[in-house]
Amino acid sequence: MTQRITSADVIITSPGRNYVTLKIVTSDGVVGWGDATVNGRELAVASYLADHVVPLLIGREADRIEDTWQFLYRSAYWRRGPVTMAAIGAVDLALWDIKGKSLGVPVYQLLGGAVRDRILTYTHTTGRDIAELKESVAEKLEAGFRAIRVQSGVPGLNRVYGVNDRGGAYEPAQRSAVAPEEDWDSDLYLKTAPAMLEEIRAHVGPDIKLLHDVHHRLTPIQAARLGKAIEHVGLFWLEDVTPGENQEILHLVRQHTTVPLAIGEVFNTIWDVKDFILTQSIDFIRTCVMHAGGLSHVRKIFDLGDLYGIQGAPHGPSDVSPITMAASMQLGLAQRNFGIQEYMGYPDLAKDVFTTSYTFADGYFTLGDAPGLGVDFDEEAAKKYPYEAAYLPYARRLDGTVADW
Ligand code: CS2
Ligand code: MG
Repeated sequence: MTQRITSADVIITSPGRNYVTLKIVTSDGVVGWGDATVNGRELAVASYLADHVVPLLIGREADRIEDTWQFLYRSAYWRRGPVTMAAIGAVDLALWDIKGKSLGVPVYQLLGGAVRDRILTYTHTTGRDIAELKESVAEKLEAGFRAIRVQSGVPGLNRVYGVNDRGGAYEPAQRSAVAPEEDWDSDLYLKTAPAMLEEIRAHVGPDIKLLHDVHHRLTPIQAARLGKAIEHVGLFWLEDVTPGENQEILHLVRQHTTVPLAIGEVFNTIWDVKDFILTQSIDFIRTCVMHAGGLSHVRKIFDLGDLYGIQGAPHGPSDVSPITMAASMQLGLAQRNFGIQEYMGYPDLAKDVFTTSYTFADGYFTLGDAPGLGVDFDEEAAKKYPYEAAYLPYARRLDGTVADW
């Protein structure tokens, strides 16, 4: 029996941080949850969905996931971009959730079944200086993580990406009416980053996987220099070394270093990342399972990567909701060239709204047998946390020029 979409609602809630959630209900009474959170631009996606997509969904066959994806992508005429693709991604996740629940199976079963038993996961560590970073590393190792991203303050700069300038856990967006400002100077960073990574490697020993995110800051030749300088540290990856718009240039970086390169969290379609992949300039493609159009599209990106030994490693900061996280893990179980999942963790209040079925032990996540994506959303609890304006920071160089953040 064909089930049709009878309602679709957009819910904005802020349990510790803002999340945009799409609820789709079918004529069989099945509820599907999608995530549409674009950090710092939440209301734009909420409007795109509520004003332009929801009216198109009512009455459509809920089971036709690929057809709905193609329809939403091609019928808009205006293509790609984070707002459009996150909105399509939210619909896609909700429809996979519905299909799984309707058939009584977790989504990974619909993607071909498990090709692995558990999902290797990395988390974030951070410190204003190396001493503080070591404490953060100890805490995450204690929690069971065996792959960690390390970010530290840069002497001479007050506020930098990945570090809370008041100490403690880091959260990219800050609740405020204006975008907070950070500092940047590539020379100061390059002077200290290699020693920081060396010291952390010495501290954790050879078996812990270490990752580091440059967050689009360097010129190509600076990136090449950094890669060379830290080769002996044995990083699992170096992320976003240059601004991603210039895809050809990573080829240059790669000629100078064997440090594995990861990139892609800011990109939203296969067309935006194909050059990195086809020129074999990277090792890990980091497109987000929601921001890049949902499971239906990210699967295609990862399959393209698989032709060249490039591994999928989806974006998983606190700013994509547990719905996206669960979808990422569903894909992680079924996608052969899935490399690692980012898991930054969530504010405690988020647990009041989202209930997940994935569980963590010894550096890996495991999925249970909950049908669909395996996430529940408590609408009553969500009402307790109204939207609060929040912005991502931006960076200025020491001379006042706006830098890449
Ligand atoms: C990031 C994020 O997780 C990552 O690798 O680069 O921290 C990113 O800065 C945020 O998702 C922005 O919203
Ligand atoms: Mg990143």
